[in-house]
Amino acid sequence: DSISLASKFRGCLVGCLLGDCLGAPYEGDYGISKSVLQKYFEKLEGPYFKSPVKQYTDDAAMTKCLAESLIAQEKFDALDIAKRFVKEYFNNPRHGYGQQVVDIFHKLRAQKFEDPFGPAKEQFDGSGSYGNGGAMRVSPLALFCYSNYEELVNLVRRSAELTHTHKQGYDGTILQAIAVHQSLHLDPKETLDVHNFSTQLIQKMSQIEKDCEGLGLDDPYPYQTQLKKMQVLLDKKEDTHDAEVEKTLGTSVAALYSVPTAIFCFLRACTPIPEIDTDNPFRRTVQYAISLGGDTDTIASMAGAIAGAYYGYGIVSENLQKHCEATEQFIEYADKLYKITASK
Ligand code: 8NA
Ligand code: MG
Ligand code: MG
Ligand code: MG
Repeated sequence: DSISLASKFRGCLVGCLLGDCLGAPYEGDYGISKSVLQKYFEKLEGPYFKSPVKQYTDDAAMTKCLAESLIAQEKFDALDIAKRFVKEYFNNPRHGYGQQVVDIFHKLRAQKFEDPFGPAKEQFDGSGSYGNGGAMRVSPLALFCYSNYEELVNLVRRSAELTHTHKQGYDGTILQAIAVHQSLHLDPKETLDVHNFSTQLIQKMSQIEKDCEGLGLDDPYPYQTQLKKMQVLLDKKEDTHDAEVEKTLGTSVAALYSVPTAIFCFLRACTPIPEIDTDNPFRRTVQYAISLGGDTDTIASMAGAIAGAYYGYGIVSENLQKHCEATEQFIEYADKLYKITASK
């Protein structure tokens, strides 16, 4: 029988959480040893042992705010989300937030949330942030809009614009949400058509990126460009070296150089990868994402959300879950979002 949608909702949010918690210790590292990472995962996945939980960072903290808002309001409420971001930040400021996004929280609070979208527009001398902070937290909204693609695109863009008003910032958020959405709608019992998955993303991004035509930009279609490069890497007969992935797709905090990378990790990890010894394609996705280095927690979190939405909760190792902070809470969010979505 097929994997239930409720299980896919859980897989998505637990995948998002585990990627963040497991990737955070390596954030900003380069040349992470494959064998060290293999031992790290084997130990955590193996017989349970008591140890302090791996703590989540800004990625899961902001995801939590979005989930809690959607559950409490049963609709998209930008002001409520902004208030929750600020409250969460001032309660736990040491969660590894992006350097500039913190300014927004201070301004929102100082201006008493007069315009929740206002402060984000002033970032980077008015050009807005192109960081991956919108994309890293978007999973709950992708679940909430499971059955309405138009609504998904519109609400996801607005959710991003609370902090990310640069086109690459909110388009990257839309791309991540679309990837989760596609995963939710596929049956993992059937072989994943990797080429079709990426072709569908390119087609959808051609609609999203349409409005930059004729503006005289160097590349008006940056996400389509990166997704096409991703397809070339996926189509290659021989294995792609990590250095080439990093050079071509990137592992930085910019949405353009991390969201396509996360999607690549999910698609590449459907089949075995050298030096990643596991039969579990969910774990392979997360382990591979971390092994690429750079913004490990965020890329692993985004890749984990896409993979979890595809494979469902049952594939996620119980012991890995036990080593991560707030797993029970994320399962509860998924179940509540499922109830709301199913009754819409
Ligand atoms: P953000 O909006 O502060 O953007 C992140 C960074 O991207 C900024 O600090 C800038 O360096 C750069 N940036 C974004 N837009 C522009 C622009 N228009 N012009 C010039 N530079 C720009 O925060 P965010 O929420 O997007 O950040 C998310 C990331 O930060 C996640 O990876 C998260 O985990 C966190 N983080 C990452 C690292 C890391 O080393 N990779 C470290 C700490 C925190
Ligand atoms: Mg993190
Ligand atoms: Mg982080
Ligand atoms: Mg990060």
